[in-house]
Amino acid sequence: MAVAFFTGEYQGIKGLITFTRKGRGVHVNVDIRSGLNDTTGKYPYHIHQFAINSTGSCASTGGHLDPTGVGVSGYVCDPNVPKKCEVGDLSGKYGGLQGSPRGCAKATYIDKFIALKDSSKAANGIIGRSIVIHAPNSPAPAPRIACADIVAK
Ligand SMILES: [Cu+2]
Repeated sequence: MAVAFFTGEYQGIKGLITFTRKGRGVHVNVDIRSGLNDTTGKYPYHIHQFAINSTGSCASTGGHLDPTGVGVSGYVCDPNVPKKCEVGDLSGKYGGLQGSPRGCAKATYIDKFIALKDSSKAANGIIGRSIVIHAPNSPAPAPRIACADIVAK
């Protein structure tokens, strides 16, 4: 399995996202426990290309994981046709994270497009990349409010 830990260093956002092999897909479980307090819109989140570099800045993670190159100008993910979405566009495929007064947010689904492989070995491999959570209700590119590396476990 693989996991991304949010330890609270970015705007107090704490929790984890786990990735577990499930048949031909990957079971994704989002369990954010604090920091997502905005209930007026959904928080977009994606798998980004790179792990966070030594600056610690979420800006260092590059763009969305998009090995099929669909993220061109005017791109919109149709959740009914997830195979045409950017592989890393989790909120496009499955919806953004709904915040709550206590700041927790949960989601669970199976994705058939990401792989539990090292990023150096597979174009759709997620280990060695990162997850970025963006501000809700923001025009693209929405500000990056938190990020966490995806590590094998
Ligand atoms: Cu993103």
